[in-house]
Amino acid sequence: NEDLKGLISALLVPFNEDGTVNEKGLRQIIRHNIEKMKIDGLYVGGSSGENFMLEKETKKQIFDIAKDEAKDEVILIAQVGGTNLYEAIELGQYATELGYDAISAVTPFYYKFSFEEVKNYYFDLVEKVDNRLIVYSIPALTGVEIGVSQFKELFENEKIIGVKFTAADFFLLERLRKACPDHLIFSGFDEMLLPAVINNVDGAIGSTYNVNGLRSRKIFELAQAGKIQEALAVQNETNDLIEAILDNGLYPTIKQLLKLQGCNEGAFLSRKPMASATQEQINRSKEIYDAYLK
Ligand code: HMN
Repeated sequence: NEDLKGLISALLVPFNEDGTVNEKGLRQIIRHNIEKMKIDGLYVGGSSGENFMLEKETKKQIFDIAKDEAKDEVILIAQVGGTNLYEAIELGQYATELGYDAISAVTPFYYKFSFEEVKNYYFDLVEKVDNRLIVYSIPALTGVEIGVSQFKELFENEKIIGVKFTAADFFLLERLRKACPDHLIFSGFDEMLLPAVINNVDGAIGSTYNVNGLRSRKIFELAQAGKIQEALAVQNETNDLIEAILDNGLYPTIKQLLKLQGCNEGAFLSRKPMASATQEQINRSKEIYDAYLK
């Protein structure tokens, strides 16, 4: 599974006023990620893609566009999970046929599923989809916590090859790395990339790599080379940017920053019920761009 390692952007998706996908803008964002941010891969259909507000056909459309634009230039991972197992299977099969390198699925949320139920969801999914799967763990949004022994149980299925670990629990990350040296662990919080790399993660998947890919790569490379203080200096700069983005509204601000970086074809709105950038947020985005990305 070496081929899946690296710095992976969680793809942002621009929407039109009527909620449809702005295809031209999306293609620009994909090219921008590959050519300017030099990322190793794209995570398509994640939180950053506003995926949980979309209908199945729109999710498929986004998988189509990303594959058509990126071809085989970078790693492609399709996030197919949600609370509907049958839809996840269909989307997983769809992305696999398109040639996606792996699928990923969020832990089912909303209902308080037991670990047994979560495990059955993943096993049922990989039984029906001929691809590798990365568990998407994000307890702050799903409420689902998975411990080391439970990860080991999931990894007993040889098609479940790793986890996107979006949590600030570095004790758990350290324990998991030691317990599962042969499984892939992707860091999920961009602002904590350095401590994650020190804990020997195999890669990182995040939203801010869409606009801050080059700096983030430096953090990765410096940390892997043992140059921790230099890496920390770059993480400090990065976190000035990320803090400003979070204060101004995560996805609307990243979309505005993408526009300022040259992805400017058509509307860059959010999918309702998520709010799009207000004029004030647009103005602040310009200041953030000038301060940290120019
Ligand atoms: C995805 O599913 O699209 C992302 O990979 C999720 C990713 O972990 C991001 N988490 C959320 O948006 C909740 C982070 O990149 C995050 O946006 C960033 O670290 C700023 O907090």
